[in-house]
Amino acid sequence: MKILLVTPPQRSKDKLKSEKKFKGIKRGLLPPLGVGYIAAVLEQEGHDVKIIDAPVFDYDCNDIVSVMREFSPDLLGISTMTPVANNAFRLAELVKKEYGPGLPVIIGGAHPTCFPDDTIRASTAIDAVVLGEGEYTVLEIVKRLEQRSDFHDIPNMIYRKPDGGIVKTEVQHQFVDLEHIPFPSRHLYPILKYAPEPYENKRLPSTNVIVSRGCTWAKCTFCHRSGLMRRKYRCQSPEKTIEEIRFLIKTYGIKELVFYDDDLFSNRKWVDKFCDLMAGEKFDVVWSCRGRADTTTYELLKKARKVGLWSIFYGFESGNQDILDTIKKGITLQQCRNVAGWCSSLGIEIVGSFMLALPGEDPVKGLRTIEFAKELDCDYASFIPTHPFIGTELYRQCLQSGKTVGDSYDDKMEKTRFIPKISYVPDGYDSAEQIEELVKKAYRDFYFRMPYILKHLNKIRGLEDIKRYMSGFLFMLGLLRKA
Ligand code: B12
Repeated sequence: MKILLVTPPQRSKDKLKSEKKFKGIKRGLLPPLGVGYIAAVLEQEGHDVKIIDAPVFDYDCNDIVSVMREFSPDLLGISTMTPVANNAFRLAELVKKEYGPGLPVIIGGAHPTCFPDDTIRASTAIDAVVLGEGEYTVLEIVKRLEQRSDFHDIPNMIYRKPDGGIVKTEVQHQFVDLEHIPFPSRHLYPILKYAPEPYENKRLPSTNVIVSRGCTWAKCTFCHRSGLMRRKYRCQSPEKTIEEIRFLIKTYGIKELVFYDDDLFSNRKWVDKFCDLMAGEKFDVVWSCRGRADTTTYELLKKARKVGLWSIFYGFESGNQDILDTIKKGITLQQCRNVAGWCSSLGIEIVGSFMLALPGEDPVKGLRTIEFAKELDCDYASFIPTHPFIGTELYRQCLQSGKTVGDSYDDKMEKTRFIPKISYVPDGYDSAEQIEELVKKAYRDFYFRMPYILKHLNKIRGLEDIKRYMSGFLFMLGLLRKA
């Protein structure tokens, strides 16, 4: 069977028309691994699969429909997160208009998993919603379509019957066995066209890997992991990961890896073994990952540094302990100071992410967060105004306290907006404008500091660093102009 997997455009309006498409590499994007894994399982069973990742081609919904004509699929699968869900629904509608009811359209990913009922109701162009990890569910769907039978006994689905009735199947916690699943079908993406933002990138070509699923903490009130997207933590072995890295180097000449795991360091045994294996391989690659301040240890950082770790993304969130406790982040300010100090002494860069205007915050506490970012001396910092996503504990708390929250759909989170639209104003702030001003101040205060500029000049060790810092600087300057 011919199956097309699509990630919808990130931009909501028809702004892409004037832009040159597919020119050079696309910064700030890496391949969507979820559809890559689904494609791999389908290909293993002999199906003909294509992936269209609209953002990397700058495609809008009409472009996708045009490109689809060549392939003429028997099944369309759309993957979506909440901010672009409306684009996914629009795409399903355009496709149905073009192909009629004969082409089944299924949808999966973070948004349909969090909001399955809303998703099936959003458009009659959607024939089925898949909850959770999609690899084996899609395989079953394909089998049923080939046998012309229905989906009633495939768990974790909501589907539309020919008479329009909606059927929900049993919810089962199915967890893909990461050790035995094939590597994502990377040959289906223009893999060398992707690149992380300059500040997250040291060498090209760079690509992403994900070796675990689920978060071992899963309590943060602002995150979908604490509720609807909670998944049992599992990982593939360090040995399989080494195989994957060897494949990436050999096939694509990859020089840098970005680990997309929620917190790579939460599994210390895994990191320890992985570092031992990497030391034996002597691959010419560097890598970055995400971590939590409470799970990282100095010893592991030191070991990881020796085998190529150069940057870690930490969600420090706030410079106020009471706020960290309220959002159930489970870290202390001292733990943040520790990891920042360790990374700095080992020469590992830190990308710190901070949230402003969290519940319980006022401008004084907001300023404390900005000062904390400077104290930690992060190499890069982002200051995100809090958006309580529907479905999170934070969202429920905000509504219970009588607050209004702007919706999570469409261009609120659009990548072209440097400061996302303020969707929530906690009691401590007077207005959305006051928060927007604070966010702008945070970026100005953090980046335009003499110690910060000198630190970066001091770190230049060669042409590679000059190029990276220049592109990072121009990128930040561009963002600040937009702010
Ligand atoms: C990488 C990532 C990104 C990348 C995405 C690009 C990329 N190339 O992947 C970037 C940086 C762009 C990004 C942006 C955002 N992200 Co993000 N991101 C992630 C992250 C860390 C990893 C995604 C991943 O690769 N997972 C691994 C794969 C294997 O899992 P998966 O993608 O979920 O896919 C499986 C299933 O969902 C399902 N599935 C997926 N697609 C499909 C399609 C079909 C047809 C079917 C049947 C099934 C199916 O099957 C897949 C295989 O099992 C996740 C957290 C996580 N660890 O999952 C957050 C996460 C997905 N992001 C999230 C959020 C909130 C955002 C932002 C809104 C953040 C922001 N404030 O800007 C933006 C939104 C961007 C947008 N335009 O929509 C939330 C999603 C919440 C939601 N309701 O949508 C998550 C879950 C983080 C969290 N804990 O809250 N993100």
